[in-house]
Amino acid sequence: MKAEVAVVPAEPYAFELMPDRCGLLIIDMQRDFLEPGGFGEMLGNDVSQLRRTIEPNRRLLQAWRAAGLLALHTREGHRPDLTDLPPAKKVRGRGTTTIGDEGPMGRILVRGEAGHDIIPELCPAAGEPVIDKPGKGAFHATDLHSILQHRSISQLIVTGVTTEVCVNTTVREANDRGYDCLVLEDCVGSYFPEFQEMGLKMIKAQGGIFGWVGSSADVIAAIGGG
Ligand code: TIU
Repeated sequence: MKAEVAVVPAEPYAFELMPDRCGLLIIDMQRDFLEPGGFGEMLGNDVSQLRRTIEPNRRLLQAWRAAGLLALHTREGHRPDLTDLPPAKKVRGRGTTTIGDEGPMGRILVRGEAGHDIIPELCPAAGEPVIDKPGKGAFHATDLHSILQHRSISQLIVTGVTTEVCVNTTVREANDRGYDCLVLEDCVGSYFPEFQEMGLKMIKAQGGIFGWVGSSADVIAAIGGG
């Protein structure tokens, strides 16, 4: 059976959304990255650059769920014993407080700690897979690809943080695995405005070398929400 197609305005050209074949992948909307007083802010980052994505993501997720479609969530983090933490990642940045150390919301980027969890506004619902990933990309060392294949998913709408780090890495990994990715400008954020702009340009350049860039309002309209 041919899947139904809804045309979503996007760059570099319209995205042919097949809702039943598409997963909404929300990247790393974790308290330590987004909340005032978290690890991200402790490092001197401006969390307001990320917090502007919360409301658009909340509205999109609500419409996506109302349409009965598959949403998935990722979290960057490590086992409490840190056996999955590459030594290079542990020491990178030469910070005094690094991954696994006690931070403002529990041990930094450790599974089970408060700061590692997803912000309450976007709390995963029962039945929505949560992918715990040790790297920046959501496919590296996770079962995401298997989960998507079992549900015949071939497209991803990608949102979350941060645009040039975990979102870009994940889109590149997905693209190499054969997924079409639509990244939503208003639902992805970077601590650095110039990386937000360039991170999106890199995705849609050269005829959509890694994917498409669109907006949440157009996706919500395409799935009959709003
Ligand atoms: N989720 C994600 O992008 N993790 C990061 O490490 N982001 C930074 O910007 N550091």
